[in-house]
Amino acid sequence: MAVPLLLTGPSMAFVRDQLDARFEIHDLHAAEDKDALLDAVGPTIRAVATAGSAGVGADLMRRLPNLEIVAHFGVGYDPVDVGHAASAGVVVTNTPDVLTDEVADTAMGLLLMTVRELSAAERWVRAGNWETKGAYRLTRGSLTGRRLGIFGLGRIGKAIARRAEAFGLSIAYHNRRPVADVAYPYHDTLVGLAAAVDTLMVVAPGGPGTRHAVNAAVLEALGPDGVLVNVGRGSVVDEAALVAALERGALLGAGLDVFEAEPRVHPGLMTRDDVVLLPHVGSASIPTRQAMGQVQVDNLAAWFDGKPPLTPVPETPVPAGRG
Ligand code: NAP
Ligand code: 8YV
Repeated sequence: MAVPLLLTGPSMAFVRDQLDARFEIHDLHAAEDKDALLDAVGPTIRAVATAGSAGVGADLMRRLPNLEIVAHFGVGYDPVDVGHAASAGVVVTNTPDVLTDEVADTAMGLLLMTVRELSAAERWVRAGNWETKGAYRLTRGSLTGRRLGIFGLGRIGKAIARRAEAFGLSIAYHNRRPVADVAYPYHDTLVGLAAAVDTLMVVAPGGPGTRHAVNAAVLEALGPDGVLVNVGRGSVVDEAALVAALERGALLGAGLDVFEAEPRVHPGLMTRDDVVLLPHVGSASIPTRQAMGQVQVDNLAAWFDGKPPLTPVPETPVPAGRG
């Protein structure tokens, strides 16, 4: 019999077709009356698959007393209340590794765009200014010789570091703990890292532990030649402090793929030429999103075949007998 599954958003057709073959899908995102849907099917639901930006909070999980697994689409699982899931015996899975190279490539592209003002230079051409007004201004910034600080030297952070080494950048990092298998200098505080570098790459997860970690003091420490790039989570950067730093010339520029209240972007960022704004496209290629979707589907399939999930998050232990 098909297993009842709650889908929180519109998933890719590629994922939907595979889920349809095995699960009885209930579309929470499409329900006009979500409460009525949850009253009707909540007690039957054994799996949640996420899609889009909707989170899976404690309130939702309390409506699903027979929930066994939340298969999240994305490596960053801050939209899922893993503390509640763990206490309710619900396993949470994410989609690591398959997007690492894509996000690292995007991060390097965003860094170059920011330091060399490539978006503004392109706008100059498209506006006809090259022909009518002449060459685009020389950029104050250059990538050459930059000192890169990585906040979050995990899977993606290491992939960025490998690329940055090929660009000739020096590398240092901050995590909660030093990484055993790397020789890059470790800083035990973020402000210490920011003071030691001129380019800060944020690739740390979201959630309460990192909220506004990049604050006014960190931006001040980065200095007036400093460049901030954020491909981690919008919540990690205090956007009001960032706008204030840019407005007083205390920072050279910023490249942002993620935002505090996305898809709404702080109005103070929208009109600035010293920032590059991307609409959360770090992993957004068809092949990479399909690979992520396959990991999501494979986690669900493994679980309902009685096997251990492929990529459980560390906060939610897999019950004995499955591991
Ligand atoms: P990962 O391998 O788990 O790496 C996360 C790193 O952050 C770890 O090195 C961890 O080290 C560090 N960290 C975690 N909490 C910290 C804290 N409170 N203070 C300091 N360091 C902390 O994850 P990943 O696969 O590289 O992905 C990283 C993040 O990138 C995701 O969580 C997601 O938010 C973001 N992401 C964005 C996009 C996009 O489209 N822009 C795409 C994919 C992922 P310690 O545990 O030692 O602290
Ligand atoms: C996705 C991401 O955009 O994996 C993550 O953590 O931020 C991105 O790959 C997102 O999860 C899908 O909505």
